[in-house]
Amino acid sequence: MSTSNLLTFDVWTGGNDLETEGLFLWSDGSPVPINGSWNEGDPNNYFGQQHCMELAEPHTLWNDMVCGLAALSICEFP
Ligand SMILES: [Ca+2]
Ligand SMILES: [Ca+2]
Repeated sequence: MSTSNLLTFDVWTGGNDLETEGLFLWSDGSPVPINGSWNEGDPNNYFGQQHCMELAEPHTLWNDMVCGLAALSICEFP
């Protein structure tokens, strides 16, 4: 898989609202900015089942998605 191919997949960011519906936190527990880079209409908690934040193609906006799907992840490092 080339690097360019990696960009054709949705990517997990680590943000989620598993603890409190609608309140998204990063995996370290810090809050996701309420006026962040959400796609228009998201987070929509579609069918009441979307609790994990992804970068969907073309990777410029956030979307809440069903957790547990196999996808690449991005990490923050110092
Ligand atoms: Ca949710
Ligand atoms: Ca969604």
